Order: sequence, then C-alpha cells, then structure tokens
Amino acid sequence: MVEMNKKQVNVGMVGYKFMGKAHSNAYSRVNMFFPNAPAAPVMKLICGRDREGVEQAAKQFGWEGFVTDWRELLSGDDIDLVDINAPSNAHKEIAMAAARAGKHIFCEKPLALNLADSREMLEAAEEAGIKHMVGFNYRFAPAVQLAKKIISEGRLGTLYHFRAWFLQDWILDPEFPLVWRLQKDVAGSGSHGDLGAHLIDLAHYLVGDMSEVVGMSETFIKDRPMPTSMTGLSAKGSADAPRGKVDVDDATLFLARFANGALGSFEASRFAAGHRCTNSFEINGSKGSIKFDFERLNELEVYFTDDAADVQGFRRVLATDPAHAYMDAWWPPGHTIGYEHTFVHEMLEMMQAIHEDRQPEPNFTDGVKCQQVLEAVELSVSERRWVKVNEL
Ligand code: SOE
Repeated sequence: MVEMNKKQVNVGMVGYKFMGKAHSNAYSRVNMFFPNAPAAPVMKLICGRDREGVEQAAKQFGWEGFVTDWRELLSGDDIDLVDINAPSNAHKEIAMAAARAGKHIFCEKPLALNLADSREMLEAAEEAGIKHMVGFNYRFAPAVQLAKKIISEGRLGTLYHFRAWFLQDWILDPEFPLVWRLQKDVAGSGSHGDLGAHLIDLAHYLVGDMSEVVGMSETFIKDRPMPTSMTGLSAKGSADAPRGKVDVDDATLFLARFANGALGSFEASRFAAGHRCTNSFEINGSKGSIKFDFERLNELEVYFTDDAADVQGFRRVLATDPAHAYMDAWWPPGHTIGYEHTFVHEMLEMMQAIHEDRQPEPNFTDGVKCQQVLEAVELSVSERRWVKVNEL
C-alpha cells in the first residue's frame, strides 16, 4: 500500500511479455525498497491485445485491471504515466497519443523504428511538457554507476578507448522462427537496435558524443520458418512451416570516433555461441582502466596506474556496499543483486523526476541520440564509408 502523503503516480502499461514482466516487478518493488522516494507508482491498468493473456498477466503481476486497447489508457484522468513496452513498431503511435493526452511516458528501447520517428516523438513530448524516459536499464547497475563516478571524478584521466560487445546466441539455430525481433517493420533492425543500442547508450553516458562511425553488418541466416505467433526469445521452430526472409542484421560491428578524441569499437551479435547475454565494456584512460560484464553485474574491474608498483593489476570491486549507488536500499554488503534490480532503479528515477519536476535520465533526447548513431552506422554499412553522426 502506498502511503497517503506520498505522491501517487498511476501507471497504465502497454505490453505484458518479457519487458512487461520486468517493469511490473519494478513498479511493485520500488516503493517497498525505496520508501523515501517522493512518489510511488500505482499499478492501475495493463494493456494487451489478447484478452486472455493480458487478464492472466494482470493477475500474475498485480495490476488492478486490464484493457485490450491502449487508447483506453488515455481517455480519462486516472492514468498519469504510460509505460510502452510493446514491440518497437507500436512505440511511436502510442507515445504521440500519450503526449497529446498529457501523460508522462516511459518507453522501451530502441525509442522508435528510425531516427525521423524518434525525433517526432521527442518533439511531441517536449511540446506537451510531459516527463519522458527511455529504457536503457544497464545504466542503473550499481557497478555501471560506479564506472560513471570514477570517470566523472577524473580517476581514469583522459579517455582513450571504449571497447564494447553485446553477444547473444538465441537465434544460432537456423530453424529458430522468424519472431518479431527478426522483422524489420516491427523491430527496426536486428542485433544493432536491440543490443547495439544499449552499448551506444552506455558509450554516450560514460564517454560522450560520437562524431563519426564506420560499420559492417551481416545476416547469416537469410530465411527462417514463420512463427505460429509473435513469440519471444524461447520460441520453437518447425521445419515444415513456410519460410520467410530475414530482413534485419544478425550481427553489426562498428568503429567510432568520440568528440573528445577517444576511439570506440562496438560489436553486437546474436550468433556468438555460448554467449547468452554478454554485455561488456572496457574503458582505458591515461590513469587506468575499468571493465564491466553484465553476466557478473555486481562487479567492476578496476586498474589504476598510481597503485603501488608491486601490486599493480586489475582488481575486482564488488559494487554492493552502501558506498555504491542504490545498495543501501537492498541487502547488507556482499549480498548481490540482479537484472531485475536495474529496472527498479529506472522506475525510481522516473518517480523522482516526476516529483522534482525535471526530466528523468535517460530521456527521449538520449533515445534520439542513440537512434542517430544507429542510423549513421546503417548508412555507413550501405554506402561502405565513414559517416559523420551529424550528417543525419
Ligand atoms: C533480447 O535480445 C534482449 O532482451 C534485449 O531486447 C534487451 O534489451 C537486452 O537487455 C537483453 O536482450
């Protein structure tokens, strides 16, 4: 139960699958673990097209009610925040309408199918004066927050390299069906917009803006069995189903120059056998280096050149102490947290921003910046040349 003297933010959420579950968990946890947060979400309505599925999700995740048409979330005064985690091709229409209805918006990444759409969404949100946030959840791992702090305090000195890779293997089997994430008109792109988008956002957050990029891309399996429904990451294929063309990238790699002179390399692939969800980066500066790997998300490896000569080397910092972001709200030191906690921290930021009347971070501006790099890389791939990010 939310305390009466706390600002209540009524949430209407569109989508109830993987991200719907992650967001629902976040809304239900944030008030319990962050009781001092100035505002608290109330899980009013969840929306999905399949009545039976969404009704079941409403019960399982703890929503007060459900609807089957997202427009119903916008018609009255009872919803303050619209959370969009339906497939990417639904983001724009819902976000534009939500902004026009004066609702705050939380939208999953990538913000839109393309840069032009994402810019329209930002414009609509700014015009409406609402709060807007985009779901780059990895920023909210305490170890990533520590990386940000170390860099901001100048403890890595001048930054030279950002090296990042996000590797998965869930479509390695050529008979894995053509689910929505493999369809350009629904997802926008493949590994690039799904995985690369996270790396780009982390690069922006930790290192800064990119000035130019050059990339390459491949679709290793050109056609796949059609799915029986818009199934998710654990869908099963059937060899005798009709086949459809895969029109997104299976892997996209690119190099970047940052405005501050650092060099970046990025690799996003769904064809890295054995890598279930390896989201990693390494940053090298004049005074040291840091390394992060999401599969060990409580840890940050650090190396500082001013450590005594006889103990120099990378060491592992367990980012679970009260000195680390968010951790005093969870468990005693050494008691680790997981993937789902990054979403709780995201929703906390949204609540704080609404209360403080400021934009949350990351917001649609960050979503647009990410989309600009995604598209610059796509242009580079199709024209086989370096592309300046501000060409777009
Ligand atoms: C699937 O590839 C996925 O769930 C992405 O959609 C998420 O954004 C990423 O965090 C993990 O992998």
